Amino acid sequence: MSLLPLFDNSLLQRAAQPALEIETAPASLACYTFGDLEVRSNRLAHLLRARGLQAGDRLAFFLQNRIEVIDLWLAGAKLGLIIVPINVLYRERELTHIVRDAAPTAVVTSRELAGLIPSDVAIWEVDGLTAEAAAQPGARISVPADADTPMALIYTSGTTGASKGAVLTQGNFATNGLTLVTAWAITSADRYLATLPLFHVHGLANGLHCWLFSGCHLRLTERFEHAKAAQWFDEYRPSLFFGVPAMFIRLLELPPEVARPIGSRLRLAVSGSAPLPAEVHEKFRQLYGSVILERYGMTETLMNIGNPYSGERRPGTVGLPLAHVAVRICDEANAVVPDGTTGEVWVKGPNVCAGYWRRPDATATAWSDGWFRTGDIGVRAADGYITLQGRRSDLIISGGFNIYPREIEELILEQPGVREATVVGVPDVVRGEVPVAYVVVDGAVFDEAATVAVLRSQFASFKQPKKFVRMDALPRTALGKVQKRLLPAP
Ligand code: MCA
Ligand code: AMP
Repeated sequence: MSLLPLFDNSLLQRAAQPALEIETAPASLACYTFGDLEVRSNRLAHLLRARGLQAGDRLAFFLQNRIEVIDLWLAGAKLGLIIVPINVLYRERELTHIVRDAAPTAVVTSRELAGLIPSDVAIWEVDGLTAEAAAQPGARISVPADADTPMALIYTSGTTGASKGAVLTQGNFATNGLTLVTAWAITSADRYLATLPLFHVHGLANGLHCWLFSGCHLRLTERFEHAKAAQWFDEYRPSLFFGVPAMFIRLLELPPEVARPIGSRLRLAVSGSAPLPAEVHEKFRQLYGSVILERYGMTETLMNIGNPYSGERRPGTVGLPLAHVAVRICDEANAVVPDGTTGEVWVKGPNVCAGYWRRPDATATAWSDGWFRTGDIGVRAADGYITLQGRRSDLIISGGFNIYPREIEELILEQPGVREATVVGVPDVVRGEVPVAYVVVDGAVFDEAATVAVLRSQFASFKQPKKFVRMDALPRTALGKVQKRLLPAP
């Protein structure tokens, strides 16, 4: 199963239907039909081919949400390219690693962001690219593809510090999108407010594909801004909203007279990417009259488990395995544990990626007998509902963005005067967790402001430690491993 025939239900079959609106200036919207998207992506595909891109070549984008991301995705599917989405908040270290590892032909970016891209890769400025594409033919251009055709390389932080590219195929995106459209009863009558970034799988694999597969209507915003949320909901009147818990927590700030009408029009609100606190689930229900559907996924697997659309959406749980997905809970000896017993969540299905890009070692470690070991710890109740209880690694999730402490620790340790460093997530009301650094330093040499400046230049803003806590020594096991649980509150 390749993607283009599924997109064609909208691009060709609904060519004249309104597909998308994007705010271009206050009170001014650019509107597109599905036919417009078909022609735009054909023109871009012709241009990409003229620039030498062929099936299997990588093309990266480093962009906020904008129509060109959609054009690139569609043109990529048509030409069999491997699209590499890059988080716009990434800075020097993250960008250098991805660009070297994925070796894309070019990075498509905006004028404002171009200066951040390492100089050893071609940069294609997005407005120039779009202007040049406008002169290309609008007729369909495509190459044969199937379920195994790679569609994207999406970088996900590894426990080793350097992130790995998950090779996601057209079949992965097709399965995931079709499963969600069916599970969540999405139809062409829906109106989807898309504020999630298109460079991560929540916005890309779920949002974009549910929209294109169902032929519903989309309002795309550059990013989520809680100050604008009330206005967006009021103007656009969405029936669908997908968000991370931080967004739902922000939405709890709206007064009841604003929230109620929003909730009455919202057919479905989906939360994922990080745990949704049960009290947020309950407060949202009280304020909006809408019961959030929480689901669980990963970059490597797209969506695995979700609460039912019809049936109990149980707060604090991620629900039941999605269609086509097999789930096991296993112990340290790789044996399946009985219901009620905690273990690691393993998954198998056509949603699971093909492996890590050029990392056979990491691929071999993550898969066991055809099962993908998620690293998430969970328990299954007798009635099948699964609750996630933590992670095997010390991954921090802040506002739905992932942080692996190791990469931050490594850079802090490189700074003058730092003897020991460890980074942990501490609870935060809005973002769930925020990173805090515990350091043992030589006070005469260590310069906190200089360290902060280096971190800011190298890493995304959400990875910046909110505080440096100075310690005389870090608590360690007899083997020297830092015991993060024994650290004092910051
Ligand atoms: C956040 N910031 C951004 C953006 N998003 N800056 C530019 N463009 C963006 N798109 C920065 C802000 O500048 C600010 O930086 C900080 O993040 C917080 O922004 P703020 O406006 O205060 O927002 P907030 O109310 O705290 O909410 C943050 C957020 C953001 C909008 C919820 O965290 C977000 O977009 N999260 C979504 C992440 C996501 O899509 N995850 C899915 C991964 P500063 O701190 O310097 O002031 S896929 C996944 O996990 C799996 C597979 C799954 O299951 O879905
Ligand atoms: P990523 O590396 O961006 O693919 O993030 C995947 C991780 O996000 C998973 O391994 C989980 O730890 C976490 N995650 C996603 N959805 C949920 C959820 N509903 N509840 C708890 N954790 C989640």
